[in-house]
Amino acid sequence: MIKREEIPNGALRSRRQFLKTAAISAGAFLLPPARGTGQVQGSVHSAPPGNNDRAHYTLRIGVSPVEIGRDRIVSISNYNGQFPGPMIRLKEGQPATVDIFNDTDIPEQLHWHGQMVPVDVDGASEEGTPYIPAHGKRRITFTPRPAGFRFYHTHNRAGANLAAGQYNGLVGPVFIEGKSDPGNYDREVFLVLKEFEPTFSRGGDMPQNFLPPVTNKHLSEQGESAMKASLTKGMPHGYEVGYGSFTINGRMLGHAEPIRVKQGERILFHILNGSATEMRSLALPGHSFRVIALDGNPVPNPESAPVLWLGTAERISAICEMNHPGVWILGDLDDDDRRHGMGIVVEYAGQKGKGEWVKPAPFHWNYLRFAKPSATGPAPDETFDMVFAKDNAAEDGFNRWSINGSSYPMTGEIAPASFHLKQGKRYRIRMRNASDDIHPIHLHRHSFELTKIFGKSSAGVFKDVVMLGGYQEAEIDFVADNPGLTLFHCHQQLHMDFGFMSLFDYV
Ligand SMILES: [Cu+2]
Repeated sequence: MIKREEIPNGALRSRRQFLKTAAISAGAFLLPPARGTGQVQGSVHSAPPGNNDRAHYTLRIGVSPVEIGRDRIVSISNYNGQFPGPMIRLKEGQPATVDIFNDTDIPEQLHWHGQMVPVDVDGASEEGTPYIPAHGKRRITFTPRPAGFRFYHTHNRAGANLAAGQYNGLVGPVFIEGKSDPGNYDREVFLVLKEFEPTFSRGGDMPQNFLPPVTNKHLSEQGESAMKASLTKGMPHGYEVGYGSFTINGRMLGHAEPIRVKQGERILFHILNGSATEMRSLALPGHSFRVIALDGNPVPNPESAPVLWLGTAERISAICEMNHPGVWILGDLDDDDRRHGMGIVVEYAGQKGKGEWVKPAPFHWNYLRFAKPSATGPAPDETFDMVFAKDNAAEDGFNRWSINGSSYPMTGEIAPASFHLKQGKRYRIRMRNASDDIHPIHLHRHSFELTKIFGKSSAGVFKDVVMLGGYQEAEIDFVADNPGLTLFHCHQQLHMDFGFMSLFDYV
């Protein structure tokens, strides 16, 4: 059984509706093709299941056509026949039961990204989570935590198969309601950014000039000389992934109902980068965003930014005051990606038009903007040093990735843990990127605190993914407070699938 709350006016949800449960019982709905609406369909988790044996949520993994624009239909794996997957609303600390059916021929993993759940629930085979068998079912029960904007997604590796892993539509939002809701806003809008129709190319680097240009000379010499040696041997550039279509809430720009707003409204956007591989940006001409949470965790210093940047799997919660009437495109800064769909129209009441785009002034995206000013966190009990490196095109034309010289096996076997934790201790990971690629680094089942980035100390920003730019260094701290195998990896699917993973265990 699925409890769903329909949101008739798009992804817009009034605060009064926020806690109101309008549960409509609906079975598994597989309507080919699912019509995207540019909206995130929401649900509210009310009470734990009684003895009637029904789950709070049911997710069905299957393959079906999804309409991302007029006459633009992609056939993808998805949850419940729709993209994005249904919004799952939970209450912090209140146990939830979810039934997951797998209607495909491939065993699946569903990962509860950003939650501090046990290994049995987390959804990573490398940690030992059982698979949801092909044409089978798993029921899981867990205590949602911490409060904030989380999400769920497949944790299958794709390797060279662009129809597998997160290249398809297996992504959905999760919102965990906490005890307090301090935000000063009128309503919430959820946005899930996602690309479809992936293809391989040779090279084609992601521009990184949106990050502060603080690089390490030693790392760049190491990376450049490795690359030069590979090219001198006659190797081509390793494969990269590009996309044919770009969507927000499953609809291409111009193919969704606009976000309709009134002057003076304060809208809290919850934005998720659901991409398999891409970093994304968003701007709304004439407006700025006051960032109140990163990866669902409130920041100590909410500040305004004219542009938002999100690495793969990152989330931003930001309030935008509607004070510049018109019809605008809320869109990606990349002209090509925006023209191929990465945007949604914002329309003020009484205004008409197609939606105007104005390129914002150059702006560096810097996590430190939202940190405690000139603060440092407590000293760690132990520090792990990690160097990330690329072996160009070394794995059948794919770049092979390593952490401290070792690549996680690509053959499906489970590797032993490389790093060892004692419960209750505080650890620091000192990360050094000896490649020119940007890496959205993710730690499972724990949040980490950004303690150093762009050459500066930091405190108070807690995340589960952080972008580490080419030849850059950063330090993150975490407390070992959730025993069990814990996966650490780059969230860029191509990197993670080709070696960029490692495990922590508790000893
Ligand atoms: Cu990476």
